[in-house]
Amino acid sequence: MTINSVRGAPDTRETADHELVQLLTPEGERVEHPDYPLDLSAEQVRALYRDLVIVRKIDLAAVALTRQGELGLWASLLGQEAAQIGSGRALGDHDMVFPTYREHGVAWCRDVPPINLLGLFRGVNHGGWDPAEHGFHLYTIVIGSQTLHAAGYAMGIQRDGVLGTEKAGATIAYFGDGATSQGDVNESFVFASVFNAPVVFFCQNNQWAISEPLEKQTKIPLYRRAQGYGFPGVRVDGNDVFACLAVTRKALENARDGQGPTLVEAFTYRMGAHTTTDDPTRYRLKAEEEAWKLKDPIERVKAYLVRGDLADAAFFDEVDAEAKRVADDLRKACLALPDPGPMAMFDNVYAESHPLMTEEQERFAAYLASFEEVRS
Ligand SMILES: Cc1ncc(C[n+]2csc(CCOP(=O)(O)OP(=O)(O)O)c2C)c(N)n1
Ligand SMILES: [Mg+2]
Repeated sequence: MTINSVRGAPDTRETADHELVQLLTPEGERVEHPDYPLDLSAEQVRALYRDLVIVRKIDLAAVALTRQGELGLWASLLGQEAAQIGSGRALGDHDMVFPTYREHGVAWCRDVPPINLLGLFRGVNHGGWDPAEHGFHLYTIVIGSQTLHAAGYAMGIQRDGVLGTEKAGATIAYFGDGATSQGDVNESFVFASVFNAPVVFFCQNNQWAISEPLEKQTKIPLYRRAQGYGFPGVRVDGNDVFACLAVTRKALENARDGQGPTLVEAFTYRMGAHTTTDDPTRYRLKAEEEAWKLKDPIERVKAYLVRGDLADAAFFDEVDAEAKRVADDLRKACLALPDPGPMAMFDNVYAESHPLMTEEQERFAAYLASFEEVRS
């Protein structure tokens, strides 16, 4: 039970074992699942571990930069590394990602330079990367809207006639538990379903939508909603990078093969605040965070590597050192980002000039010039 459980309602946070796809226990023990065989070499597991550690370090560096006034805001991925790296490493070259504002780990897998993410949160660019180059769309703040973009783009792929061929791609839409209450998400499920569009709906159920608990979004486990729309839904341990990789890989393959959408509910936890402007101590119990700490996504991979003698102390030291280098470089690059001039805010608003905006632009330029006059 949690502080927010409603008397008599099923507790949507409790997960029966048979409902949850898990390939690596919190203790680092490998378990098999009949539907999701996964064969990873020691090198591949070490690579996943490296990804997890580096993205956590990038995230911590960004939080620190925000605290120091260098970023306006940051949405931390702490606790959700496995959901993002597992699903991100399942992606293929032709797939297209539609993220929210928290998918820094997926961005890492798509080779988006972390400094480009920071530019957005520092307010010095309008997005920061080329979606076509990375197969990774711009961050979306309007909750749930990107699921419609993903469904529409998937319908476009379908119309290209490439499904079932080597050129086939799928789309993947990331969204949160709170987003599932949005009309846009419902509409995207309907379109994807009836058109059998190649889209994977990847819901990171991190148990909270700012201060709203999961119980205020649903009375049934989220993945079961898919059944009502007519496509498969699966709940995966979102803190298990192996399971997230295997489940997302299969969902993407099915989509590329023309078998339509899948809803993946990655059952995880937002260990930090919603964003750096939020204070979770106001609405949730420390005990809940402590319980989830025991399910840490990185520790279990480390335990697996150590148990199986697949990595030595030198490997772990080297990964830590590399993560520190990435974070140090990021910090330097952030401080060196050029500030755009105040007039730059008018750029890229419209493709062509617009009379009302031109007027506002001229008025603002005159206002700025008035300071020069005072000074001279
Ligand atoms: C359409 C819309 N409504 C409200 C908001 C304000 N808002 C920002 S984040 C958020 C909660 C989202 O929760 P969830 O979908 O669970 O994602 P999480 O932040 O937990 O990853 C809300 C309500 C918004 N950005 N867009
Ligand atoms: Mg959430």
